[in-house]
Amino acid sequence: MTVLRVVLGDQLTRSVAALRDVDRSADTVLIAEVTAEATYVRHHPKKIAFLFAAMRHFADALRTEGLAVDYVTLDDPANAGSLRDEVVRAVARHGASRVVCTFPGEWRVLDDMRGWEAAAGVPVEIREDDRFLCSRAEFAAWAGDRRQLRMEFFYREMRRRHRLLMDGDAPAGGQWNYDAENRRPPPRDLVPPTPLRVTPDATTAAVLDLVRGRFGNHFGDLEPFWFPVTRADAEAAFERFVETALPLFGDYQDAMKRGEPTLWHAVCGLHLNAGLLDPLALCRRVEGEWRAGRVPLNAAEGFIRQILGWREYVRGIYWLKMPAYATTNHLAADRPLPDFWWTGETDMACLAEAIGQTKREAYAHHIQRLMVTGNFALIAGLRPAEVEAWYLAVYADAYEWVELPNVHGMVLFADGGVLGSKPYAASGKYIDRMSDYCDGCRYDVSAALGPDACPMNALYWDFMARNEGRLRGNPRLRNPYATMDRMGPERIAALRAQAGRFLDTLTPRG
Ligand code: FAD
Ligand code: DLZ
Ligand code: SF4
Repeated sequence: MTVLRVVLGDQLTRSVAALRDVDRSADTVLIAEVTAEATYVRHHPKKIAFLFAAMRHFADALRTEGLAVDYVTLDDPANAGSLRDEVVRAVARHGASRVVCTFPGEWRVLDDMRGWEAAAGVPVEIREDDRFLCSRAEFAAWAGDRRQLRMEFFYREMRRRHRLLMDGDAPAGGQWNYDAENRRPPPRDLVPPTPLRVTPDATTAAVLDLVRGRFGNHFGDLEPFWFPVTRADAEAAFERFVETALPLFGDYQDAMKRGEPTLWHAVCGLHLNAGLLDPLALCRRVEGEWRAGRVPLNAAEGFIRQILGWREYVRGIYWLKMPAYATTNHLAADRPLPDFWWTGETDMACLAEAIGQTKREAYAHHIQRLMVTGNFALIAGLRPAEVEAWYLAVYADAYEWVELPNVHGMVLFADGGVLGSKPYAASGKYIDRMSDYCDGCRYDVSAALGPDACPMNALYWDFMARNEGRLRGNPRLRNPYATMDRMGPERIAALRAQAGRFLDTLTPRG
């Protein structure tokens, strides 16, 4: 009897749970391009193209291996438009006796998947997604009844469990975390390496035509399109990162530089999340470089912490806390997303750079997401749901399991401190220290009042004052509140008026 094996667009690996015991002589693999998944938020055209191209290449690889693949293209006239309807159609088409799929990356899809059995009229098995280094059950056990779920303690546990960067029972080098050595400002004279850029083959070119026609009106530039879309190319791109960028990854992890979107970052998030790269293999490869003496410990540890620590931790939080997690708004932020988030047209050079680059590349590195767009969203009090929908749409690596905890928790503090112990609010001073953006800005980063003052400065104090009732008791915010006390009420009132005048200039999308 035929078993229908469903593989979603972000599950593109031969070892995915749904394919594990596939019977070549009887089973069919279903992969479907569907409008509903491409439009539930208006994804960046580069993101849709990346995924469709990766899906088509993955289907070809399975066929080469001798598997029967039923690949439904978006422009197939019979395409029913949603994953559920495509599963129902495929069950009927193949006379499947049951369906096997893998746990998805979004609550919304899981909720839908739970209805597939009734819709298709055959049993549907949802297998655990074991591409992660910490299962949902293991994370729940770690969380137990801990009062605080801090990444640092989770990360140490993961280092021990996976024997990464360990010397016996102790962390390599004697310290668990070299974060303090990951904060150098951008170097003036050093030219960053470039990631591997792949020329689209015929399969990818056909996808680009399709996406141009169907989603060309979404935010973002489709071309030039250079993302690797196969496992082999993603691995080659990662090797290039290891050779050219990893040695300085640690030093410049938090740096930002005009016209340099990727600096010493790996640009591997889109491949990890879609299944083209394996997280443990990357961590082991990077540890190997350190053990061979080719990269310093602050680079290897800094990189491994992102994947073994942050990536697993945010997924754990997502599945532990959803669906209620998405609905909280601890700071009662209620300002609509300004129109310039969809155009990049603003005099604030830092935001123009981060948003402009996002529009061109469907990519921004962590500190741009956290401390430029993220910081602005936090201190301007933008509505969490609108900010989250933006981040989910615009980045090629965005899926809700990873986007939501980062935006809702880490950036907006909308979860009231489940993920981070304090909001990462900052004035313009942080951006000036970690980037060269302020040099080319029409605003003066050292001024807080007056027509040329950097808006981040007044917004920062407005944020602190507006949220005083909720935040003053936070021990990690003792210093800013002490500074505020020294400023006196008149200066605070002037800063708040300055912030108010700036906020009044923001227009939501019409
Ligand atoms: P590198 O800097 O080279 O890091 C290597 C890898 O570490 C990344 O590819 C990623 O897999 C992992 N990583 C690093 N930081 C995090 C983190 N905070 N959470 C989870 N994984 C991490 N990452 C996504 O994969 N998808 C998202 O939708 C996403 N949204 C974000 C939104 C905000 C507001 C913030 C602050 C961070 C977000 N991140 C997201 C995390 C991080 O910014 C990206 O993973 C990273 O910028 C991707 O670029 P890279 O591959 O060059 O990463
Ligand atoms: C993001 C995405 C897009 C744009 N298109 C598809 C698609 O056509 N078919 C598909 O199976 N998956 C797609 N995806 C990924 C799904 O939305 C993804 O599986 C969920 O976001 C859960 O992680
Ligand atoms: Fe951004 Fe202010 Fe610097 Fe301009 S001066 S780039 S607005 S931080």
